[in-house]
Amino acid sequence: MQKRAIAVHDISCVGRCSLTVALPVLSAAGLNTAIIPTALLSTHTGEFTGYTHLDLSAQLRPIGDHLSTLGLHYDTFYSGYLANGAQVDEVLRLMDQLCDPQTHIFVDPAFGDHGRMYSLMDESMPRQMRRLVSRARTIVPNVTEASFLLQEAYPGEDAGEESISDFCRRLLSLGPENVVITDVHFRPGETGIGILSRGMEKPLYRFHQRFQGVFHGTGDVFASFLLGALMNDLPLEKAAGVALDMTYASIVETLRDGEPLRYGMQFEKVLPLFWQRIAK
Ligand code: PXL
Repeated sequence: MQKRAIAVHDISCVGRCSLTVALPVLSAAGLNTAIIPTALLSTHTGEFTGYTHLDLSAQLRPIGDHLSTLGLHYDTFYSGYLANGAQVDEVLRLMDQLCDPQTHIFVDPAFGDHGRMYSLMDESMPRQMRRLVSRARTIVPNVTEASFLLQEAYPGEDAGEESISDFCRRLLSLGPENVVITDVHFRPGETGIGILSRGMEKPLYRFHQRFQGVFHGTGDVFASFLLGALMNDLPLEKAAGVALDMTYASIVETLRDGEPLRYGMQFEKVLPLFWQRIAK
């Protein structure tokens, strides 16, 4: 049977991120992907000004109430960018209504980067997001989100292996089975990820070349490729390696094309390669 996903993120009309990344990537991974939009914005909130923002919190309850009558099984519940901290209550309710013990709950905390929370986030977000993290099987915070979730100061660009490993262990103790932390920079000229699952003694690290610039939407690109690979039964380490390779290839395509980075990554061009890497 075809696997079914439900993706709970914002819609940003322009500037590939959140649902405009999750939906095509999960579809390319062969998943039947349903969506629940958390907010509607004209663009994402990085490097654009004047964007519109409609909080869709009031819709989540009636949507969940209706969808729960359909009796569908979701193989994964994938949450990302939320309109505000209070919306976590609604997302937890959606989990109660739509998930069963087999559903892989995959949480991308998606509230900050470069040591700061995104512009529309309120201060309750890290505390609220911890509640979603503790319900998840897999989480994919970047180092900024990890530090907010753990109530630690942002360790800065060059955080060493010891502090990243400590973050991973402490995130795991919040409840998830798997932590994949992104934006790890302790190797000069490289950027990468740390992977820690219950039962592993220490995190595994994977890296690729680091480019200068702010690459909008790469967190969403990475997380969506990772989830697509996991849903095709790749083990975590392998799935994370594929997702890192696909993210790197998307960045290379974007730089080669010269499109301004605020419009997001050209992940479309690597979808055929992605399928080759995950198809059985
Ligand atoms: O890529 C994360 C993201 C998602 N959605 C919105 C954003 C951002 C990052 O800035 O602004 C609306």
